[in-house]
Amino acid sequence: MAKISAPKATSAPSPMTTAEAVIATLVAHGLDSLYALPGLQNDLLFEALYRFSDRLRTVHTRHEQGAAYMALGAALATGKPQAYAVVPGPGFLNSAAALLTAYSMNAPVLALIGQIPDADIGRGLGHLHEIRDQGGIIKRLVDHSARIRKPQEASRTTALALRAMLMGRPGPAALESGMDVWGHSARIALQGPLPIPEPKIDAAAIRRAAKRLGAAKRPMIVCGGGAQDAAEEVTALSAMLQAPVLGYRRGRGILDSRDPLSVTLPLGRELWGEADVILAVGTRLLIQFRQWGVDRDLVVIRVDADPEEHDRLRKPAVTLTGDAKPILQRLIAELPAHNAKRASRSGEMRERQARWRKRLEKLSPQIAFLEAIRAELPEDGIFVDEVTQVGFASRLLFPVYKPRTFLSPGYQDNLGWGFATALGAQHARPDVPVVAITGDGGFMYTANELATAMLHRIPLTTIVFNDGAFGNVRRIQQERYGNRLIGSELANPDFVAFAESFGAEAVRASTPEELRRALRRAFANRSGPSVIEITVGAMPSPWEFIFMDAVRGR
Ligand SMILES: Cc1ncc(C[n+]2csc(CCOP(=O)(O)OP(=O)(O)O)c2C)c(N)n1
Ligand SMILES: [Mg+2]
Repeated sequence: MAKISAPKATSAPSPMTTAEAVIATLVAHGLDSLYALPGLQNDLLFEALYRFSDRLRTVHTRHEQGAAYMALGAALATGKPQAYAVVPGPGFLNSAAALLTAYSMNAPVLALIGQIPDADIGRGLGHLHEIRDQGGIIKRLVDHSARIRKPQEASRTTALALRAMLMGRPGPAALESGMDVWGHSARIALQGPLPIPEPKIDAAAIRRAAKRLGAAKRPMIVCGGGAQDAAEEVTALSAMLQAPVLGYRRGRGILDSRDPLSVTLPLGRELWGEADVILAVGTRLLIQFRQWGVDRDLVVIRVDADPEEHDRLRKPAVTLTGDAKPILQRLIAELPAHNAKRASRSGEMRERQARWRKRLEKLSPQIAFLEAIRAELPEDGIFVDEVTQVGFASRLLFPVYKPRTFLSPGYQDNLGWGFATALGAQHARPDVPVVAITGDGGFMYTANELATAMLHRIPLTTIVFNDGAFGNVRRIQQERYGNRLIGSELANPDFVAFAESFGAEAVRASTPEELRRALRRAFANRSGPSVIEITVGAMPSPWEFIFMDAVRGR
């Protein structure tokens, strides 16, 4: 994650409300947008947002999950903190799936959550939107939360939350404020970005890691979301070690897919079976340890911002705690003294990639659409994955060239995240095209936000793969449960007419060639959203390439 390193800047005190102090602090930290849905408890917050509208854009949505997913998408696409604001109770709970996803993805999202009058919190009087122990519920969802009680503490409390979102393991934070407290005012000294202490890099551990890696016969690098800001370093280490780099979902795009050493599943599993030393960067290694297996012969070196992550599953040989980038830089400096002479593995890797590619051709309908998207999406364009057939295939097959250009939900894998998350990504990155792919099931979770895209002129392109079903569930019922179909067929609107009714550009495509043409038109339309509907049949199952059995420790 991008770190805020500016020293604390404190301006002369001037009278401000709590709400103004919070907003001014967001602005002082570089935020330029707030995704939000208004309501009584936040009226005074919106009053302040009105006053700050030249410095902070308020992007209001049609449902709180839309606001929170937009903040998440903006955070994932930029690597910078983003914020959303909602009313308490139902407003907060409506946003909770997105907040949970932000937690699972270590995404720096700040939730500003309204409250009933401060003095009545906890009394169970039945105020509008009151919810029992809202603060307690929030505490379970994020690592850092606080309730602002008076204007004098508003700015510093906000700055502390923003720092917590980037310090150590990044993640979301939440702030509550009573509806009356938003409006209380005082002379307030604004708090600028607080310094983020970097953990000292353990020089002895760097040397041990360099020795192990340098002597390895079959080193391999495994990247997760925590490596997103260390692409250059991972690329250099991969070349020095001739080590394949495995990235799946959140780890994709760290080593450019065009590099023959860049692998995903299922070739990654095969290589895991052969490896002698693993360098794991910002990844949980859950698939590797739990599905692919591990044994005494495998030396694991872990780089993670969160020291608790290192030995959750197994004690590694070497642990390095902190930001991946500076740690890998130190490793790059140390490695030449220990590194073996290595022949290029490019030829071998190209051959093995091609062999797996042939087997993956089973997923040909998915592949054909993904190839059409890749052919039209510029190198730095952003692809947003969903829990749908083409999405599952994209995690295995879509070539990704740069970090933060392949947004895939973390382990929540929550259906319906995609469209609104992509809207946030496109809002925060108006300079590149963003394409969301979604099933008919997933799209309808937040399709109402087409209205948001129209109002705020967000030029997102969305491809809806319509198979008239929760296709993934249907296929499982067909294959594993004797074709006893239940709860998996869908009645859909005409998606083209539906999108057009909002004023969006919409078109139907049926072949990959038609999709390419439609994408060209959609990417050229920068004034608002475009929707492309593709009617599809059942698609071949990807699961044999994703849930694979052990290759070690059997
Ligand atoms: C929040 C959430 N609810 C339910 C699921 C279970 N689920 C996984 S895939 C799926 C169906 C997806 O349907 P659709 O979006 O149409 O994609 P398709 O499989 O048809 O391509 C469901 C219900 C989930 N992953 N997340
Ligand atoms: Mg479907």
